Amino acid sequence: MTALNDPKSIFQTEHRALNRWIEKMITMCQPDSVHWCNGSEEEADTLFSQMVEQGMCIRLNEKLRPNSYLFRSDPRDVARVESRTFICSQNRDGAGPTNNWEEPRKMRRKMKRLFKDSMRGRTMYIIPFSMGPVGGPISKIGVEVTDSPYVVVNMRIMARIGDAVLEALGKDGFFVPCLHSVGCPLEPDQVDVSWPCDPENTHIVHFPEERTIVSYGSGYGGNALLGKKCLALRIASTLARDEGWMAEHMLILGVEEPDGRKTYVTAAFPSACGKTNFAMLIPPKAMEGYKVTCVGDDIAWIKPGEDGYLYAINPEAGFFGVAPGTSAQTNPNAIASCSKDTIFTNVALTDEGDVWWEGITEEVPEHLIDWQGNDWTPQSDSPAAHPNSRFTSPAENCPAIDPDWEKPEGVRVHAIIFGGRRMSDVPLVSQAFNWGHGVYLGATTGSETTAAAEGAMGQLRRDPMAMLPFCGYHMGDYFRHWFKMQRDLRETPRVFNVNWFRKDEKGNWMWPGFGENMRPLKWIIERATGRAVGIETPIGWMPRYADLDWRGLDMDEATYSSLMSIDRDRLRMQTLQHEELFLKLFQHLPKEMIFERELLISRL
Ligand code: TSX
Ligand code: MN
Repeated sequence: MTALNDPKSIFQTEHRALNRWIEKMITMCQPDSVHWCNGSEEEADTLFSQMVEQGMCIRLNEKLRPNSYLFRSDPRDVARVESRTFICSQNRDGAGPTNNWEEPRKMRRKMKRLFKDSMRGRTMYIIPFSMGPVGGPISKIGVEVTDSPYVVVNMRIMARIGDAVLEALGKDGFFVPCLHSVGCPLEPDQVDVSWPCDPENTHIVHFPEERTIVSYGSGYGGNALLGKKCLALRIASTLARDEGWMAEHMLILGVEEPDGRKTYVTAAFPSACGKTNFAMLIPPKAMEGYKVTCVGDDIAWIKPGEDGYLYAINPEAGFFGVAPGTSAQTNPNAIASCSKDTIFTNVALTDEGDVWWEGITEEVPEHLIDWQGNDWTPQSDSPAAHPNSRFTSPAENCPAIDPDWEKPEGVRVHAIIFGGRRMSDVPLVSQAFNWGHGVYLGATTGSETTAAAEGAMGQLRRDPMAMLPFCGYHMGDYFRHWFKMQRDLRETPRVFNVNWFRKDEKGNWMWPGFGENMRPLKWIIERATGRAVGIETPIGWMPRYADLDWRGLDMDEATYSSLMSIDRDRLRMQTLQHEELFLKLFQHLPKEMIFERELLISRL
């Protein structure tokens, strides 16, 4: 490990723009020392030891949870803060009506004030990172400057970091400067808190024209691990628009069939739809020979190849998964992924020095330390783990990780799936008639809200392509870009819609979900490769009862019919309500969207 105070280590590269930027950041933030992260295991071990010593985290029981740590955040810093997330394009129109906007010069002044002397008494860590395999043709490099060692150890799992990245960057390579501070400078004798942050002044700011990111005040997740939502989605979506590719909030999975044939699909779901569970699905036993492999659970960068087909990479190297609800029943592969080498944030601690969260086991331990560090028993009336508590685990820990998950040129995408949480109206699975219809489906999908915090219960919330909080530019232009992609392609992937969450009149789930989702998924990959049949309906192609594989599942034709039923009158009403979304975006909305809506209404 480089000595933290070694002045020689301050300018470690021959990249002049990088050196100049680092010099400016040091002058502005006034850290006590500067450390260039090399990404080694020794470096991570040293940082963890320091953090354990300083009371910032707990090392978990080495036998039960090897090489793993527990962090507890400040209770005011537990999630992404959308109200403080900004897209600072030159014109307000560049950000569009669905993003917060501020004039870039005004915001830069504000940020300069916040960052001045912000790292006093702390170490500035410089993290060169690659989103995607280092040196890959689709990969992008960022450099995060942060005063949070928690960010360093998380970035080491979620991205490729360190010396190899600096080497790939060379003397004049492109990189995205990412500045981050928790916003808690320390006076000479001031003792630190275990989770420094400045919730009052939290800002997560993107300058899409300059391709830079500035984040102040929060140490949590997407606010602080700037490679993920900030770079790989918000900045990357603007790069993708300009360069003719797609940065999407999608999982990537592969389906292997009994004959060895492999088909990859990507899928976009709004939050609380079990995206990670679907990315790591285990098919039912009766469907022998079918296997699902995981390329990624959150983000897909999708690019046309020389051959005119689309190829996808997972720009990340780990999973930043929601812990509550994850169990050996719902997702055995996620449980295995976080069985070692994992950073836990805001979960509960057992008396044995292991972790626990709501849903992980059926029986609840008699005593725990909750996510706020207090004693907890089953009689307590608050959850032991925070509902947004997380595990940060290396992708290579996942037993279902795809053999080609790090292929630099990506995997060929045959199908794109959109889905939401819909109690009624939307059938289990359908296929769009064509690309344009598919874009319309993706643009208009939404989820019914599940918690009071998200607004009134059961309200339909639109989340176009699950990108509403993550698109770095105007949503109307984003739809336009989707339509435009078709022109550069020899063939587009087939587009599908799914809904695992339909309920009957009594309020019971109509579909068993989880591993059983392999049945519609099998139909999807067969359709996408021209092998399965279905029937034409007003909303697309749908499988009949006989078109799905029912081996090992007791599903009668009547139940299936109601699971797949469509109510033309209700759907027509809902299609008319799409007007609401369209009006908001109308100046930038592509004409194709209006045409698709007219076509759908007339079919209904
Ligand atoms: O992740 C889910 N998936 C996708 C899995 C590949 N969940 C979990 C909720 C999201 C955070 C689901 N919940 C799914 C689903 O397909 N379906 C449901 C609804 C459901 C819940 C429980 C049962 C059936 C359906 N059955 C029993 O509890 C026995
Ligand atoms: Mn996500």
